[in-house]
Amino acid sequence: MQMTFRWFGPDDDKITLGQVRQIPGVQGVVGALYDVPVGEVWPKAKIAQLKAQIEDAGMSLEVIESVNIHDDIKIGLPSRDQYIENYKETIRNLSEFGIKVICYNFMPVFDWVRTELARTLPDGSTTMAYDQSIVDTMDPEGMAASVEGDSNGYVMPGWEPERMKGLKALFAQYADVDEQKLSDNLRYFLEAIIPTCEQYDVKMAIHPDDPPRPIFGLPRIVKNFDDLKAIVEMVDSPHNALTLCTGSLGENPENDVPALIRYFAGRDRVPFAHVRNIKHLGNDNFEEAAHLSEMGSLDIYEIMKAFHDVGFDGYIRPDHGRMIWGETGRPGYGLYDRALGIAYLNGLWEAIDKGSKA
Ligand SMILES: [Mn+2]
Repeated sequence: MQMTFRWFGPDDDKITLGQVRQIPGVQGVVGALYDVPVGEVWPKAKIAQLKAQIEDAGMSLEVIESVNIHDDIKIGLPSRDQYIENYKETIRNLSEFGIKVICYNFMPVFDWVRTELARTLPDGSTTMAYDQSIVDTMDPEGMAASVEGDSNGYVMPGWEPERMKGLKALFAQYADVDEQKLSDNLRYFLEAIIPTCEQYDVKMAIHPDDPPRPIFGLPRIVKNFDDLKAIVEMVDSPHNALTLCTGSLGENPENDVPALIRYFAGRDRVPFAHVRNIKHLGNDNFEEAAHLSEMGSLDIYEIMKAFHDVGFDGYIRPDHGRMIWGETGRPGYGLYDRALGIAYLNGLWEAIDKGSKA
């Protein structure tokens, strides 16, 4: 297990690499280029610069989150072939700088959805929350405005204002894309790029849908065991893999997260994991909780034990955290609570590891 921390770059993250370096056990940074438009090739010079920044701070850059997929690929337009060629070139460029894993998602239009970015918890901390009844009554434009107004001036991944301006047109393009068609388009994409991934030893790791259910009538195909199994079987290669996000999958109480880990990580299909806790509130509602098991609905001990039992040697990061101790910043991505999460995950891992050898 290699512990990592997501960082949004020097211009868009108030957390410094020097601070990240002081969290015990962090070996690597999960990074991305945020100024390359979706669909364009990532230039080598910019990748080199990012890698140098992180290595100068004493850490490594081996996981990219994310290289986003152009909507034309998800919709299945004829223009997808050029975007796929660009994606392959980005894979080759990243491999030259030692990148081992690319996290991506295949969610139409929206990356992830929350109805509140700063709900106050009884202890005074704030967290992100999801209320299905609000989503059921809101249209997508209203949701975009709500997220933008609530994000402390940060651009939330997947919710770029430029992109949101074209929302109506984008929805029209997805009008005849159902789950079957979206799956076919994912298969087309994977069949095209996995040979390149194998040649350059870069693993593609799809992130589950968040939340793991259809929203605004858009199809979702990365929600549960059956979906994950269908995806890894689309191209049977360890380079066609998963980002096992315990929070996204755990948002559906019917998903047995430790069992998913045992099945897919046990078959070498999980090079990267996001570990966070969530609290089920009934009626498909949830809020994000501190990592400690008793603060939420997921058993983080059982989750880490599942990873340990199958000999997980991939990358792991605390996913979102609450805002605590007066910190302000990008919702979900403060320093303090994520650092606490890392300390807790490291503690569980050490105890499980030593216990297994006693
Ligand atoms: Mn995640």
